[in-house]
Amino acid sequence: MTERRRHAEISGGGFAGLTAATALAQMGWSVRLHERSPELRAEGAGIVLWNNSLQVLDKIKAGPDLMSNSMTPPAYETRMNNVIQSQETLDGIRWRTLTRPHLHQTLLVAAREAGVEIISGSEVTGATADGTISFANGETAEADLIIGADGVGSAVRDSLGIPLERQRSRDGITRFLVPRRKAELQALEPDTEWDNVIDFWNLEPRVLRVLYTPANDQELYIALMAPAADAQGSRVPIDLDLWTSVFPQLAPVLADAAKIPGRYYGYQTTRLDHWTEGKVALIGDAAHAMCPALAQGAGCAMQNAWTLAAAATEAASIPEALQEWERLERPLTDLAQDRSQWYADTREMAKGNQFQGETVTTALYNPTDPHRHEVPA
Ligand code: FAD
Ligand code: 5PR
Repeated sequence: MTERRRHAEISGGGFAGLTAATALAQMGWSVRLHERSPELRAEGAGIVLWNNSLQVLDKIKAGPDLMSNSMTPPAYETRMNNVIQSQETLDGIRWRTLTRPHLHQTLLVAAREAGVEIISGSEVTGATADGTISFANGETAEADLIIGADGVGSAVRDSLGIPLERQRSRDGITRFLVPRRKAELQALEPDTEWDNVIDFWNLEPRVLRVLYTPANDQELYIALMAPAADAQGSRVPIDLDLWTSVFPQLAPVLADAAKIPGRYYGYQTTRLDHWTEGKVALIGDAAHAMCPALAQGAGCAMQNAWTLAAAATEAASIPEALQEWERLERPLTDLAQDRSQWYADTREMAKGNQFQGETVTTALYNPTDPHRHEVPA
């Protein structure tokens, strides 16, 4: 091959940016990734990944590292006012629970091994459709492909002036990583399977919810949900007396959470008129921030990162390939976004038995299957 190696510039070193960077580098591109923060590290606590992102992690050779420190709980249990509504074993659905720092580290190692040039402390200010990226330090660079993976406040997106609709939901959540304390929990409630994910909902007399998610042998991810209008419920650090009075069986892990400053995040959804413009594409929260109900924010980010890399690599014309990529791939993300917002707005997850039909369509998708868009004969 006498052809020049194609070059990509990426804004953002979160799950979306790192996945796209790794995939492109493995597909033969030279890749430079810019992260605004002085260090590359993951914010937040735990995460659930489904088949769609696990297929991508396998494909970029990050699967074994990921599996080494994650788990598949025996069931996803839903309780309302402490009455079990369902215990879904999710048979035939591939899923893992893990911590966000572990996922981020796994992706960082994969990106470095693939030869991605990572520049931290580098703030992107914008991009143009013809392939120029600009930086806060006044420099600019040219690329065959520019990716805006710079999160919900994306500078790349805003610099292109892409019309955006933002919807905020009434509820929000504070997330923690705490020690498992399985023996202590077992002593409080011996009949409970404390390796399950347990979604403890209380709607009456007051809307409060704890999503209990074991992330590995040592670490537990707990997310505490309350309406934004409930000042006491959404307070950080958490009001230990309030939460313990509603969820007494979680007292030991709530006490740990109360020692962490925490941050309350209101649920929001952003929908863009289009995800690509010329040589620029947006992925992850920059393109499609969603409510966490279906745990597909990071999954869709990684799925779209991989399919974008594959589409751009095969492309004769990058701008046309990006438009076609959005046409083919966007519906699966729109579906996850719509369903997640619906669950967040209606609180219907409290009824249990949710992992069926359209709720799991995106989770089951295999973005690395080259035949995935073929219409069966
Ligand atoms: P982000 O993770 O937001 O990454 C964007 C990156 O770009 C950041 O590193 C940021 O510093 C960088 N950046 C921003 N602007 C610039 C710029 N101008 N130049 C260069 N770099 C820039 N989902 C779950 O399922 N479970 C959770 O526990 C959970 N916790 C979350 C906690 C936080 C704080 C946030 C923001 C989201 C959380 N989500 C969670 C949602 C889910 O993780 C996101 O959908 C997913 O992380 C999106 O990944 P991303 O790479 O698109 O964006
Ligand atoms: N699922 C997961 C999650 O982290 C949250 C929700 C559902 C894995 C909260 O962050 O419904 O809020 C939710």
